[in-house]
Amino acid sequence: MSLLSLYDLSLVGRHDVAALEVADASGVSRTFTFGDLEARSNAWAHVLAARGVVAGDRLAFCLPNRTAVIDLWIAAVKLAVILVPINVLYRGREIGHIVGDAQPRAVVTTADRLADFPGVPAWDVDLLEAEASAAPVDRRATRSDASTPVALVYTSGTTGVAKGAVLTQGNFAANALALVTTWEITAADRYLAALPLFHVHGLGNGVQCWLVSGCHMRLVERFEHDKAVGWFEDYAPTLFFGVPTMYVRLLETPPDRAGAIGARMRLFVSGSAPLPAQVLEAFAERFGHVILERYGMTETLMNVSNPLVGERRAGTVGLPLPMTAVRILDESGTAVADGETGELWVRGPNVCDGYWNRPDATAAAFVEGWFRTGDLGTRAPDGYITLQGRRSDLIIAGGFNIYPREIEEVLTTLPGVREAAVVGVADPVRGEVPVAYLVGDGIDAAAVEAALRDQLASFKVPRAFVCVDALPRTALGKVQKHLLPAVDLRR
Ligand code: MLC
Ligand code: AMP
Repeated sequence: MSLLSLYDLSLVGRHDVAALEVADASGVSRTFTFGDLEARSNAWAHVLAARGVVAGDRLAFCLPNRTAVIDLWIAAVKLAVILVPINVLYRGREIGHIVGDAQPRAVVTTADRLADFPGVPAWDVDLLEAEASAAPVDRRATRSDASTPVALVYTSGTTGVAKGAVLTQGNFAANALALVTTWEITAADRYLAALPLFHVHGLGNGVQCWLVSGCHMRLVERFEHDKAVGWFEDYAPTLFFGVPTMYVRLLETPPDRAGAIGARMRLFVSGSAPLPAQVLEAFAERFGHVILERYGMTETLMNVSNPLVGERRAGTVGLPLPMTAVRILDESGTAVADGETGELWVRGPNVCDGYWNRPDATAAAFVEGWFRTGDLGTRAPDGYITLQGRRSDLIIAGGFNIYPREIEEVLTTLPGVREAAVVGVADPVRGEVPVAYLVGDGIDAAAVEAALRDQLASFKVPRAFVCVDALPRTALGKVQKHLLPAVDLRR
């Protein structure tokens, strides 16, 4: 099934129904029906085709949340183009890798970022929008089906080099159908979209559930914790998807206002990072809702979810979603007993085809049709799955992934730094934050931090730099990160 045939339930079937509300930077709100979105995406498809974009081309975007991302997505589905989302916080090194690997036809971005994409045409989104406003609105569609790739989403591997997961229309369709069914999302819902559209949580869950269910969506440029309460009060959503950091921020809401928001809400969903049990409990007390936690990955979209009806068990991610099978295996590939820890392997129509240009990484990740997630977990006798950590030392800060190795590699290129080790340290708001341990001579921490800010997304810049005489190592030379001295981050 092509995504477009699913979208047509809304784009065509709900033509005159209000679909989307977006506030621009000046706070002026614009509204669109599904019919408007059908016409706008047709116009975008004409504009992109006129600029030479053809089926199978990669087209990158580096944009804050705005209507153009929606237009671009639906137009890409219509043209069978492969979109490559780029995190707006990424800097030269990260961008260079993605652009070099994906070889996009162009990058669509804002005027202030045009110079950040050397070696590839950078297209000004405002210019494209102006062209689209004068373009024909008849549908221009290329044949596509479930196997047609629609997105190349980069995710850092254990090696520290980001790999592009090739996600098909079928992956997004299966994921949306599983979520809409499990979470009973209907056209009556009002979804407040504050997650960035450059990751699968916002794009794969948020946008797809909206288009497939035909509900109403309010899109904000980005989550801003000092404005979030006002959005809830003003828009009166029934549905919200967030990362744990957002829920920690929302706990600052005064009880009376939180209670009133909760009374109008139907469902809060959390994912992308572990939701601490005490946050779930404090949130339930304040908002009157038990947050529904689920588990997914860029490569697989969503795999496991707590139930809508039934027990949402704190600290667990629930049960496998419809169509997704989960096995928990030990190192030798044997299923572990209930309660024993093993690696989660998943299989289903939600799982990506593999990695772009990386047959080696694809072969390592897939075994007989099963995808090895690298996440460790246990299953209770009643089927509930609890994540217990990861095989790799991935750090998740505010829902953004950080691979220590990538930061360590940059650190050791800097003057005076001979060795570096980066670890995740618990943080009450962001979940974890990176801290760097450095060995070297005459290290200037401020200069090191400035150099990193220049090369890496801000969330990857360590919160502290600790100079040590040597890194603790095993006899085989492997750094024993757990033996590094503790650091106090209280400010
Ligand atoms: C954060 N920042 C942004 C930004 N998000 N800047 C521009 N656009 C965005 N969308 C920057 C801020 O400018 C600031 O930079 C720093 O990040 C911290 O921001 P903050 O305002 O203090 O935010 P905070 O309240 O801490 O909340 C951060 C957050 C953000 C929750 C809004 O971390 C976020 O959007 N996380 C979502 C990540 C996500 O979607 N992950 C899903 C991956 S998919 P500076 O320079 O001051 O530090 C996946 C699969 C799955 O994992 O299962 O879902
Ligand atoms: P990404 O590569 O950005 O898609 O991040 C995927 C990773 O986020 C998974 O492999 C998990 O380690 C983690 N993750 C996602 N959801 C949860 C959750 N509910 N609890 C704990 N970790 C999660």
